[in-house]
Amino acid sequence: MKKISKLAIGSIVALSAGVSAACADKLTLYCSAQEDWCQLMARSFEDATGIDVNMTRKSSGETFAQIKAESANPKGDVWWGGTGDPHLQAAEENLTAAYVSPMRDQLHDWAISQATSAGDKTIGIYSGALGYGYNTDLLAANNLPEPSCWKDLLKPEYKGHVQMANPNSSGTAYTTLASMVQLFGEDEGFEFMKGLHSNINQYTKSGSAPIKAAGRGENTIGIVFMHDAVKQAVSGFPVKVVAPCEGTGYEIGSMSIIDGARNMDEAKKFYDWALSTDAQNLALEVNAFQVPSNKSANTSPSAPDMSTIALIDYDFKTYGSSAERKRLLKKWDEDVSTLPQ
Ligand code: S7P
Repeated sequence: MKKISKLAIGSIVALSAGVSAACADKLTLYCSAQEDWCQLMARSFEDATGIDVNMTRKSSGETFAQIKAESANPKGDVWWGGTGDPHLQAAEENLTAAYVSPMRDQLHDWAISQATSAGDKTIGIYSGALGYGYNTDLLAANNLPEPSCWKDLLKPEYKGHVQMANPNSSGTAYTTLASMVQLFGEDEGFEFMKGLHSNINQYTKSGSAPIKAAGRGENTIGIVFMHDAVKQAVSGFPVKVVAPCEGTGYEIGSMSIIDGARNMDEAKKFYDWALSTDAQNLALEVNAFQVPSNKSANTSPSAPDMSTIALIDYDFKTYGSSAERKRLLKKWDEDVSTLPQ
């Protein structure tokens, strides 16, 4: 009898160990910031909680499209990082779930207003201004003038020297398109995009790729978030960062929980942790120079000083709406991308 019960207990212990291994706490993270930052966030959350993280990095527009395609059978739990507009569109299309974190009162107002405008289905995690950067060596080698305004980029001498991402896949490039429309008005903004098209050497998939290429000496001017250009300069590449003279748009990088997340408890744990000072301070370890949304988190002295940049009053509600984002992308596809270069 004793033997049997020992055997039975042994089997139960073995069985429950197997079951708990199979059900180990886990989280599927979709990440739209830089790869090194995404990796650091995933590994640090694992270390802090013991929850296994399966992380995939894709650009903002691509991640939005993936979450939408998977909506009947969601595979992701949290979408962390990437520009706010597609997060707002996801909220409007009920692809993401409402959650009010107990961490919210530690955040700047701009991060909270992102949440309140979306029925709590997203929240701001950082902000950063749009601009461009150029390779100073290549500019000099090609006898090109130093650009300082958006409209400088239309000059014929820059033909083949400018790179930006495709606004369908990239949040950075959609921010560029929406910023030009807000800065110059719709007609003039699209004329600007058409003129720029003549000088573009390549539309990349990822928003930061143009400045990485400039850093490597494979491209002259990259239209990117200024913090992504600073990262290249701080890494020792000959990159100069420009805050365009006419003023510029900006992003509220965001985070959302995916509606129907399979690991909802873990998703909320990640969400709360990602809003903490410690988690936001990780940015500095990978030279991510955005302004953090937690008021106590550190902003690097190398970060672009948002208070000295002429920022437009970016209308996130309008340009993050499903109808407007679809309309602008369709118009760019039809009226700009098809033009001969
Ligand atoms: O982490 C840097 C950063 O520029 O990447 C995000 C960006 O949206 C991701 O790349 P895509 O442009 O390809 O979508 C920004 O939110 C962030 O500041």
